[in-house]
Amino acid sequence: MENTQNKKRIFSGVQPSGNLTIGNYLGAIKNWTTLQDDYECLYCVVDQHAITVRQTPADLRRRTYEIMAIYIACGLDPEKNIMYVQSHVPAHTQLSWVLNCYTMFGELSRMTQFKDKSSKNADNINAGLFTYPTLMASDILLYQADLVPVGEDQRQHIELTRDIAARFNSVYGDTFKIPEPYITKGAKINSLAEPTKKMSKSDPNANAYVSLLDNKDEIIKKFRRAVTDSDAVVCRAEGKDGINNLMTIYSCFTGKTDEEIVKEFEGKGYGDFKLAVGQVCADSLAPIQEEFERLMKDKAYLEQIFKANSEKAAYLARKTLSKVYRKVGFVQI
Ligand code: ATP
Ligand code: LTN
Repeated sequence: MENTQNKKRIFSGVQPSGNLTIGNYLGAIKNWTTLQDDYECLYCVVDQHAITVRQTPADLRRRTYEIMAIYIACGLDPEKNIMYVQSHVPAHTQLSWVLNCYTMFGELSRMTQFKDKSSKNADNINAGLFTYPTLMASDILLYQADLVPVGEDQRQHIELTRDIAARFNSVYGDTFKIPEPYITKGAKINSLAEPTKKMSKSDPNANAYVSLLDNKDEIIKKFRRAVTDSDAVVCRAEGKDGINNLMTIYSCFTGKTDEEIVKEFEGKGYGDFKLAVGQVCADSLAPIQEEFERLMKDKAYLEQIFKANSEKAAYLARKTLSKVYRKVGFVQI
């Protein structure tokens, strides 16, 4: 498939490592749906990244289907976008070996995600966890992506991707497009229990996050319990981390500005605000959940997407990989 329309290209991915949260949705997937008409987009389920942390095989397999179903249920069109599974396109790991040889130990040691995940998984600090960013760089560079829409936590990985690409280009001449991060206002949704920390799908406290598959009662309950402050005015201010986070969530779901939100809740307490956030969140997720349930009953349809789209991705990937192999001096047969 040629990029005949000369559209800019986008690449992004989600790991099938847990139930997706509204952080993944507002920070990444929701924005992808607004880009699909104007860009040529590749959206990957990065299963090879997920095994850098120990996974139960049956769960990993189920979640890979689930993420594809969520992509579609959130409004991504599998005819318009190349939506596929990372392990179905071997060029990702083939390129990542080469890029490992152009990435420094010191660079990988500075990655905050590596530091975070190694402290959380102290008994399994494996080499894959360490070289995770070079596989991510390969995902992006393989497709000569212009833009990478991600949450704020991934900015450092994209900076590293740019450095690796520039280093390779400076040795071998123009090979890789230097990608830009695309980071929007929902880029950092924080935990409902500890609002200074990122909401994470792997948080052991289920009250810290809202899963895309939580039902209405659970969602309302989780927002009701959300940690706030002892003040009672709904407004964005320093130190009001809990309320600031709820305002970001409310704004992402409703499109309202901070001023509009402040006005709406003038004279009302946190209880009313939390209920409103819970309600709008549950109402926005309901149609996604319904479509998700329907898709999960049709595995054959999802498998057909896996197959057709991985072939399209592999076609694009092969071009960059053979260019790289030629440049580094591998014999072509
Ligand atoms: P984990 O929490 O298990 O480490 P994760 O949710 O951070 O996983 P991914 O599933 O790979 O990791 O993330 C997919 C996308 O969602 C990425 O673009 C990431 O930046 C974004 N994202 C993840 N958490 C948040 C959040 N709390 N707020 C905004 N964006 C987020
Ligand atoms: N590292 C990302 C997931 C990811 C990704 C990518 C995102 C893997 N490869 C390529 C954008 C582009 C994460 O943990 N959120």
